[in-house]
Formats: sequence, C-alpha cells, structure tokens
Amino acid sequence: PLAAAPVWADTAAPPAGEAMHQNANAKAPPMTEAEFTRGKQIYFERCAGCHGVLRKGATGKALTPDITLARGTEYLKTFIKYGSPAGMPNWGTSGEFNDQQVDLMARYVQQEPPTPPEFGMQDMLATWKVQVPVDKRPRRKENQLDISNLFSVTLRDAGEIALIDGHSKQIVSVIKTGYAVHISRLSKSGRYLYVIGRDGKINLVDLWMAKPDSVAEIRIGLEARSVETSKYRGYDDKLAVAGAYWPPQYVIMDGASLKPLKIVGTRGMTVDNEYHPEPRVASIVASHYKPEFVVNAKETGKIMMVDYSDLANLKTTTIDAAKFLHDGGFDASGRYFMVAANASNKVAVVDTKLDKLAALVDVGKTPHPGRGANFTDPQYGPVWATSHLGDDSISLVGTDPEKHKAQAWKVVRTLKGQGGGSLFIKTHPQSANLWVDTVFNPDAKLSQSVAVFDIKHLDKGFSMLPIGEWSGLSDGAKRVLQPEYNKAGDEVWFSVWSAKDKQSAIVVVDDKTRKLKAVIKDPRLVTPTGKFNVYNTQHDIY
Ligand code: DHE
Repeated sequence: PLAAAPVWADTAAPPAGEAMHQNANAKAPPMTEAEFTRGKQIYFERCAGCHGVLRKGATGKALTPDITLARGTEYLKTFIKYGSPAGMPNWGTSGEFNDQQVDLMARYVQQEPPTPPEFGMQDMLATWKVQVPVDKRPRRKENQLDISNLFSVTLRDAGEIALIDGHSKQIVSVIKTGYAVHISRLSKSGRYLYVIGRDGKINLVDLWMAKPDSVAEIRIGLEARSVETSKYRGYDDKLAVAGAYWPPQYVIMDGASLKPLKIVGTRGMTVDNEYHPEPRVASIVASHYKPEFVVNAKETGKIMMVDYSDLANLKTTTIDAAKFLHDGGFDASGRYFMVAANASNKVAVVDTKLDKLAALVDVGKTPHPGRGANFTDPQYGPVWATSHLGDDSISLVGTDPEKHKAQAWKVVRTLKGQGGGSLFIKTHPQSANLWVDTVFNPDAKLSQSVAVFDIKHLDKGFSMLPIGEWSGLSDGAKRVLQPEYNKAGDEVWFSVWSAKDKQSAIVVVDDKTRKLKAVIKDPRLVTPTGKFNVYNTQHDIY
C-alpha cells in the first residue's frame, strides 16, 4: 500500500537531519523544507485571499518580510492564534490551527514569498473536461425538482457543493467541485450552475439532469474567487467569465462547455498610477444594459466594463474607482453596481447604463457587503446597505438619483450593529427584516448569533437571534454566516459553520415571525458557508 503523506509538520517537531529551507534573508527564523512546503499550502488555503500571494496586502495587512521580521515570531503567533476585531480570524482559538500550525505560520510569513507560475491557454486546455457534451444533455428538465428554489450550498473544506431543495430541505445531490470551493452563480435561464473553487476550478452543473451533476470543468488559474455568466438579452447561457487571483487575469469561456476563448491579464497601473504586479480579480457581475461583464481588479482599483459581443476585437471601458475593490451587488433597479473598495473604506458606484463612475462613497471601516441589501428607507427612499469587517456600523447609501436626488450616493443613515467582523447583510423585496452577521467577530457570542433590524423602525436598534444555539450543535466554532432567502422571500437560511471535523448545520428562520423553522443536519454538510438560492441569484435579488 502507498504510505500516507507525512503530516508531522502539523503535529510535532521535525525529525533531526531534515533538509532546511534556504531563505534569501538570513534573519528569517529557521524552517525545514517540508515545513516551508506545508506553510505554503496553508498560506494558500487560509491567508493568500486577504494578504495576496506576493503578500502585498489588500483586505489584510501587507506581510512582506520587511514587516513580518520586525514583528517577530511571538507577536505573529499571538495575532494568528487570537485574531483581531478588525477582521483577522482567530485561527488558533477557533480550532482551525493547532499551536504547531500557528508557530509554523508565524515562521513561514517571515520567509520570502515564493512566486507561483503563470497559467495560460495551454495550461487551461490541459485541465478542460466536458463530461457530458451539449448534444448528450437533456432536452427538457428530467427531474421533478422546483429548481428555482434550490440552494447551492458551499461545503468549503469538503471541496463540494450540496444542492438542497428549498421546499423539503433535503439534500438532492452532493457534487465534487474545486478545492475550498467559494461561490455559485446561475446562467441567465437558471438551468446552469457555475461553481468556482479557490484552486481556480470551475464546475458547470446542469440542473435539468434527472440528478443534477457536473457536465464540464476547467481550471482557469491557480487561485480564484469569482465566476459569472452573460445576462444581456440575446446572450442567454452563451458565455461565462471567471476571475483569477493568481495569475492576475480573467477568462471568458463558452457558457455551455467552458471552453476558454479569451484570457486577459490585469497587471498594470493602480488608480494612483503606480505599477502593481498582482491586481487580483475580485467580484464580477454581468450588466443588464449592455453585453458587458463588470470586472473588478482589486489592487489597482480599476473597474473594467468588458464588452463580450466581439471577443476578437475586445472593447473595454476602464473606470478608475478606488483601490482594494472586493465584493458588491446591484441596486434594486439593476442599473447601478455598488462595490466595496474595502481597505479604502469606500463604496464605488458604477452606472452600467453610461459606463461611468457615478460616485465614490465614504462608508465605515472595511466594508464587506457580499452583494449588499436593497430596501426602502422610510425616510430616505431606496437604499443599498453594507456592513463592515472593521467596525460595528451599517451604512445605508441612497440609490435613487431621480426621485431622491439629494440622498443619492450619500450615506443617509448609519446603524449600529452588534460588532465588527461582519461579512454579509441581506433582505428581500418581500421582507421587512434586515439581517447582519458578525461571523469573524472574535467574541463567540457575537460570531454565533445574528442581528436583525426592522426596516420600518430602523431607529429602534436590532434584536439578536442566537442562531448557533438554535442549531442544537454541542461543540465547534458554530460561526453563523450569510443570510440567504428562499425564492418566496419568507424564509431566511443561515450557515452554522464549524471546523471540518465537527458537525455543522443550516438553520432556517421564518422571516415574518423570526422563529426557528428548521435545522438541516446531515453528515454530508461539512463546513457549509455560502448558500445561493437559484432564483434570487439568477435575478440579482437581494
Ligand atoms: Fe469570499 C464572495 C474573496 C474569504 C465566503 N469572496 C467573495 C467575492 C470575492 C471573495 C472576491 C465576490 C465574488 C463575486 O461576487 O464575483 N473571500 C474572498 C477573499 O479573498 C477572502 C477574504 C479570503 C480568502 O482566502 O478567500 C474570502 N469568503 C471568505 C471566507 O472565509 C468565507 C466567509 C467562507 C468561505 O466559504 O470560504 C467566504 N465569499 C464568501 C461567500 C461569497 C463570497 C459566501 C458570496 C456572497 C454572496 O452572497 O454573493
């Protein structure tokens, strides 16, 4: 039999005589080559997303050796173990890292960061597989499911998604996807589901199959976060696009087969006209006004309106916004795209009809909206809201330049939530509730609960619902995150997220009564995080 992979780097001191890692800077603390390899893997899985592959910083601080060597191993260990209220997760106390791994990572980030290889067309084609060719796929829906009310649930550390029926709350299918899988998006018709892993692997799932499954897959880079599909009239289900963190590039693909058609690099100048070697592609949305993808380059702060109607003569309008673009969503009209420039403490507003920056709005510290929440403020009219990773505030931005001109693109109201470390905020056109999680707050009481505001009485403050407790799980981190509505808008689903070796759950709350409606527990529900209701995701309803 094959020997198991060596795991000693996680659990014990390295054996004597192990080859040492040769670092460019002799001041870096010693590490063996095996420890360095393990550190590289953990860094990729847990740290690179915020701090960057080259560690130049974005959502998280820069971690280049000039900075980390000055901090020293003990300081770094404390920070990694306990986290910070500004958004650094408590990797040690949450149980994700043991003390040996904390020590390993404190030493790893003091070494020079290795530069990963590029990943071009030949590399992509070598990973591209069409499991079920288009002409072998169903001609009509072959299952009895109400696919518009399915939820695609990210099973982060299993590298899988679970499709859960919104009515019966039963798992319909568990599908293998990319590593540390991240988000799901829908094609315009709602038939095809696109899932992307942090390893840049995309799976295309056909929801019409008797048992929905992957029909094509490809890797578009070594590290990635975003995928989207063409939504403009006439381009239904035609194209897909995915953004990579490494190499910094985006890729336009055939929507039905994932065949890569066009790769565009994003390296270049920032909005301050300084060169950046790693402008990672963060969120991507599809315009409803033009055949365009809205591609956000994080480190340069540039928003690219990419016209997909002629890929051979690609036209792109580049909008200078603000550095550290990350996540966002449309306003209720679907015309304005609101995107957090997180470490700039701003939200950029893009007018997708005119392809222009409508405004840069100053909000709280490190905004993190997910796709944000749209509702009508009783006093100020239509607003889009974001919560923050870095403070306890919730900023409501006016979004109606026609009928509420004085309020448009201004923070009209700031609510006080239950703490920092918030990632997601949500409501639904049928709901009078605004839900705000505090998933990365280091205080377990806050990370295991959610705040809910009454939209009609925002000045009354929030109520706290102990979702973690309601899950009935006995131990684990039980982080509560990402409220997501069902299609009707009368139920809201929360993930209760514990480590891979602990039980997790999904808690369903009745939106009107705010009472517990159901708890979904299943041994297959390993580390559930994001949940994507087919109808709401397809139609940008949030
Ligand atoms: Fe996410 C969306 C990047 C950590 C859950 N995440 C996004 C988007 C980006 C992003 C760019 C927007 C995609 C789009 O709309 O096209 N996420 C990153 C990171 O760089 C970061 C900070 C660190 C990392 O190492 O990846 C990161 N994200 C996380 C998590 O730790 C979360 C909480 C759990 C998980 O599953 O890994 C997480 N991210 C999510 C979810 C969304 C998301 C659930 C989609 C929200 C939505 O409602 O659309």
